[in-house]
Amino acid sequence: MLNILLLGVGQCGNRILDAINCESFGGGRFSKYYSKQKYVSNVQTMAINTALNDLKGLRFTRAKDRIHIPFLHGVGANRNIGKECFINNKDLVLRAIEERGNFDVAFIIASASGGTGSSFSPLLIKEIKERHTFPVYAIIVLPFREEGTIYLQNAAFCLQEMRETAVDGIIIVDNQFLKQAGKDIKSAYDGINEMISKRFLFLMRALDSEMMMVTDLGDFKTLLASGARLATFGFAKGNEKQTIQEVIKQSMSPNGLLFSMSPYKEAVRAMIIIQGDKKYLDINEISNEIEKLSSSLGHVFKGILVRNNELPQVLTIFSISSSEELDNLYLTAIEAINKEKEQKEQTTNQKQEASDILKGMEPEY
Ligand SMILES: Nc1nc2c(ncn2[C@@H]2O[C@H](COP(=O)(O)OP(=O)(O)OP(=O)(O)O)[C@@H](O)[C@H]2O)c(=O)[nH]1
Ligand SMILES: [Mg+2]
Repeated sequence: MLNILLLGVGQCGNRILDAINCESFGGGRFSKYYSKQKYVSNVQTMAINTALNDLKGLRFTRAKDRIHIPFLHGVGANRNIGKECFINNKDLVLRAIEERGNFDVAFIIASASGGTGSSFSPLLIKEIKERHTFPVYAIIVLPFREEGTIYLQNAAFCLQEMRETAVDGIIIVDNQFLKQAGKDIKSAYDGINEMISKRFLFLMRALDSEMMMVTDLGDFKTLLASGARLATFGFAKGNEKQTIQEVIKQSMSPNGLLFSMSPYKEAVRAMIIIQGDKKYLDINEISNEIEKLSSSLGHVFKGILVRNNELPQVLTIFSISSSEELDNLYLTAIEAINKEKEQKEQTTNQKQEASDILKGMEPEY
């Protein structure tokens, strides 16, 4: 049995963690008090935030799993304040983690673009990696591109800082790419969070299964260590009429992925985990599809979980070498940083000009 640490930092991270807890406890109003988690593994979850209200808003995360960093109401998307706040409070966070015991792997979920999650996570990863030997993965959410210059620049700096740590891999989720998940912002968030939680639980099941032909944590580590230590998930659930080949294809299509990428062009390795009743799992079809992918990518890890009477489901994980979408995000972020700078300079110049003009003048009454 695997011991897994799952941390959600900042509002976005907290809410995704809550969606995972909802899925794992079964979703009933009081289920967190009475039900057992659906995980086969020992999963310890912790929501960390500077804003008490964000923590209070969680519905499926137990009170003991909510860590409030004493600070006003969030850090207002300011990563510098966030970093200072983390440094002043890191003992509190690290102690809370130590108290939970030993782990085989940790996942840290946060938005790249807010203040708290975005500034805490690279520092937290660094601290955990210095103290422990288990691998640490980040699940990082990119902003809607119209959310403004501060969010964009935060996202670029967060990703950059994260890649400078010893993080074992960054799994990318893109709000912009997934915005059709809901009609309004609240339902889009809920839809995206549910997509992430379904994939995460599927992965946990697959990594901690004792069945034959399964993928394990070792495979996952090798997969995420390749390329640029960046990855994303794809997923699809088929119906009785679909062939398994179609379901695999669907999981790799824009409808199944969490981030805009082209698997055959931008991925270096992949993992495909297939689950369902054996009547859906035609071995020739599965082999065909996997061969096609591996002839272009190199290695594809494959796992099959036979589950009686269940429709076929496929989870694909791609490790990414280069990404056109991320390059674009960096370019937009650089533009945003320049714009912020220009505006600041303009304001300073204006202030200077005004004070130059006013110098030597007296108010006339
Ligand atoms: N997918 C998803 N994205 C969210 C959710 N809540 C916020 N976001 C995104 O997260 C970013 C803002 O980051 P937050 O996590 O709210 O910020 P924070 O870490 O709490 O930082 P501060 O509030 O500045 O202290 C924006 O890009 C939002 O679109 C959510 O529930 N789901
Ligand atoms: Mg917040």
